[in-house]
Amino acid sequence: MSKNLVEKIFEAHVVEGRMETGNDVSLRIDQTLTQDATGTMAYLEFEAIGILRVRTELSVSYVDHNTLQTDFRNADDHRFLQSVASRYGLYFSRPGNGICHQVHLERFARPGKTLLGSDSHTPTAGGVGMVAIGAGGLNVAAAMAGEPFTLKYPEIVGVKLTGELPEWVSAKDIILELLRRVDVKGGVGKIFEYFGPGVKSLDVPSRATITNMGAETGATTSIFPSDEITKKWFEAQGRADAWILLEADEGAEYDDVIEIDLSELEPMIAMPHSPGNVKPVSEVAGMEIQQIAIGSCTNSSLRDMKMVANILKGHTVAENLQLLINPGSRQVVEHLVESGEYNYLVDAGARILENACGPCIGMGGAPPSGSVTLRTYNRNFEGRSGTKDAMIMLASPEVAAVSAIKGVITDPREFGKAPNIEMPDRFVITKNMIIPPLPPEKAEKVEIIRGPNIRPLPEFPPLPEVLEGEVLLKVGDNITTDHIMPAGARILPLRSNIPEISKYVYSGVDPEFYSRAMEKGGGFIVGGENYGQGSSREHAAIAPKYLGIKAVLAKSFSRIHRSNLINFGILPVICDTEQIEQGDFLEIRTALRSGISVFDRTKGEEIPAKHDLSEKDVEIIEAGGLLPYIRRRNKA
Ligand code: MIC
Ligand code: SF4
Repeated sequence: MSKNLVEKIFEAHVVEGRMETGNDVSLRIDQTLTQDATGTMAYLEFEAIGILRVRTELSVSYVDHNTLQTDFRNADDHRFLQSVASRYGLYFSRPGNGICHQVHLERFARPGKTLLGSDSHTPTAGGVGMVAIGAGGLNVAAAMAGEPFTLKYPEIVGVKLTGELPEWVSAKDIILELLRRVDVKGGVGKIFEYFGPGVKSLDVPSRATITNMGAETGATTSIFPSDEITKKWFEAQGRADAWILLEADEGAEYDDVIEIDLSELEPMIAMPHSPGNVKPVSEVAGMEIQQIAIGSCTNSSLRDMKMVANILKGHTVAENLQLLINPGSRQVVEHLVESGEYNYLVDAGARILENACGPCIGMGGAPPSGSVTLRTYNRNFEGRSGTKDAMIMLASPEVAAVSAIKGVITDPREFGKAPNIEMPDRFVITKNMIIPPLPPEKAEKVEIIRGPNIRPLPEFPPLPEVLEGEVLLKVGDNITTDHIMPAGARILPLRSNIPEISKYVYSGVDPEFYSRAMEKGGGFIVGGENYGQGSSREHAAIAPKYLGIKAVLAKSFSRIHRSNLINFGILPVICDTEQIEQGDFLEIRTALRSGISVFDRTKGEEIPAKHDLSEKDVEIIEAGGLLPYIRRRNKA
């Protein structure tokens, strides 16, 4: 029988469960990645599991998020992560080497393998034919300990690309078009597998842009075939041995097919405050902007930087704005320096920042009050830039570079001929920024260095049979983990300190939330559709748990956040939340095997409710979370 690409890779990795949509399957994980903002917690969890060396084929610890070192905390975390990598057999990508997803694609991704990463944009590696999935830190810690990763077998949606992109239109416009069609929850429970003749016109960096931002649809992951184009790219990276041919069979079937004719696309832009709020650039052309930021794991490849450099060549950034650029990796920078294209950026007046996430996660580069910032990034949630009332727009590097010259949002098709970009046959390989694992005899002797900001993981008790308390907060649809647990330069350094970071839960939405939760001794949160979309940060579950949140009631949940809630023993309850109000006193009975009942004592009425927990999820919740569950099982 003909198979699609996802079926082929899953078949080679499923260790338990039938591959039927919605069914729980457990996958063997070949590779893991972490970054510093989720990594400190993930390694504390790995230590708590008690394994002496990672059991994957390859695990990498990156430092790219918390690189603004305004005091000892981030720097201490970097040292902790480096010592952990040496101790437990991981590769360590040193601060300044680049953004995890870009570097992983360049140095470690392998077609046909599985990758689990504690970052929601892990699907970037799907650009070379990997099944690459984002997950909470604890799931990644478990995978490092050799545990399979369990997920609901997704629907496989084929995205058929036909035609070729017109001049000035690029990969970002393809994924923005998909987001325009399916919005931020249209991918939940799905994998997007790209196929069709249009695939052959896209190079690897373009494919990776698409799989990266596929995360914004809520999809489990996205994947491209590994073909001759992938092969050339692997050869240029000096990793020809990592390449295999991997394509869907002729006549392969999909649960659904979406068709995109590339030749009909035009430059697109996502308007505030959602990546799904997409329009053609031509509709907003002329709008004044105060900041442009180019980079992030979506658009920081050499292809993108070359495009930007060549557009900017001989021009000056408009006086009404600042242009910030974060190249994705040291490899990218070295090429730009070698080819002389780096000078085009410098001469034009760009402020070139470190090869890191930077302004994407509010680590510096906050725009002015009430301003418009145009970014090549993947998320434009309110306040994410560090300036609460700034409007974030998302577009391609082409739109960003041309707009930087013009000072207003500009459709690049008005700018004459697009530059011709030449990619190298051979990339510069910068090995000195990646420290390989130590052999076991040396690793055993490494001492782990902990700064005072690294606090032990709190212990949480098992779930009782009756949960009682007040609804502490009621929020609407599409709540992001940035709402629940904001990031940015002030809060990110607290990622390894749960008691401290808990003070900021929902701080941008309701500054009283923390004190109310403390005063009432915990309670419940009520949401709408797609609760917890966005990042993989498990702090959006651990910190509420620390404040005594027992259950979240919502119409639907995003995949990663739902499993983070379960991992930390918070019950995700599915119900129509319209009638429930903030302040209502609820009583939830948790005989999970026979169902669930929710009683609103304030209103004196029963609320029809259910859960969609698998048998394993129920066991995890009953144990008090994934960590006690694994510990208990390892003892048995
Ligand atoms: C993000 O883009 O929101 C992050 C920061 O990369 C997160 C991870 C985190 O919060 O540390 C993600 O996407 O998972
Ligand atoms: Fe970093 Fe931004 Fe990518 Fe998240 S989305 S990994 S913060 S560059």
